[in-house]
Amino acid sequence: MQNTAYPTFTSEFEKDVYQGLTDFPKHLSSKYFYDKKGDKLFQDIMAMSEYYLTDCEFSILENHKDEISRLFSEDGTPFNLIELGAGDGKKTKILLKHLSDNAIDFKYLPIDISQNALSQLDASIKKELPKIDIKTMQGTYFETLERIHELNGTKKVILFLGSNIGNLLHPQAIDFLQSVQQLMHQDDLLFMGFDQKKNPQTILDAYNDTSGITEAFNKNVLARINTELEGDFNLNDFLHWEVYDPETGTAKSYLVSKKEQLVNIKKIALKVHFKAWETIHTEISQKYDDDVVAWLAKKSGLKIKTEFSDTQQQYKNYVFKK
Ligand code: AVJ
Repeated sequence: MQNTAYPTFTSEFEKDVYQGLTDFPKHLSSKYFYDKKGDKLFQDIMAMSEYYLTDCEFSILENHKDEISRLFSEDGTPFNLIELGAGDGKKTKILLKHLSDNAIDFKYLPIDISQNALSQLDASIKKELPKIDIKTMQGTYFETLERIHELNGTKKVILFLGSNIGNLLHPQAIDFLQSVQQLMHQDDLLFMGFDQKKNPQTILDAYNDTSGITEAFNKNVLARINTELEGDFNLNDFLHWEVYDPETGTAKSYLVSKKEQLVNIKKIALKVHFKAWETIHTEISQKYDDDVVAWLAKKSGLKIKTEFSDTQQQYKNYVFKK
């Protein structure tokens, strides 16, 4: 229990910003990267040559779409294809098209924290794959798990692509996977992407591109505080800093204050003092190997049914069942 008296907050964002910037060391959650501008910046990241994750997963889905579709539909029962963190659905469309072309009976339920991303996805599916029955749901992973619970009855295939799990520390990931496991029935499947440990330089480059796209993405949380909470962050006074620890497999993103400064965030009545070179931790992007994934599965009561990899083993998709 803290006895600090917080002002009354009118949103989760206000509360999290207040708590994160009054904590030591300071932190802000990467879930706040994703507004309209952040969605676009993340699309730009996925298109960068340094960000190998997207190409790897794209090739896995393209090369194995037949086997994956069969795995999803082998018992012949209709299913709900639930996608957590669907984003622009670019990779998912490979599977959606293949399932649709093979007249497989399913309903597509994409979930994302960004309503903007969902609206665009909904429009593009209706245009490109009009036969697909789609229903979008907005929310965080944990919030939407509850709504998935209400879908009981129909078989579930849950997609969690892009190594999105990597934003969670292991204890949180286990917590999340346990919640998913509890929602699953015997025939349900969980199909997930896990970026693999590899040459540390390759990983560092993916999160530290020279064109500054990742920097702008990381700083978008400050831009959002400025516009949504009447903050006066000068984005140029902060440095994007990335570290990768090859022992733990954790890539961490920071914003580092280049000088001593005071930032005023009017809407939450907060003046934040930064010492020169003080940090705000913003994101983790965890990397995995087979042993860590097997450990996570065991801890969460899940079994690995099968796995798919790109030719260079840079990235893997695992299929879990209860
Ligand atoms: C969307 C969480 C998978 O961590 O690789 C990309 C987000 N951050 N570049 C990742 C991200 C910086 C991405 N995930």
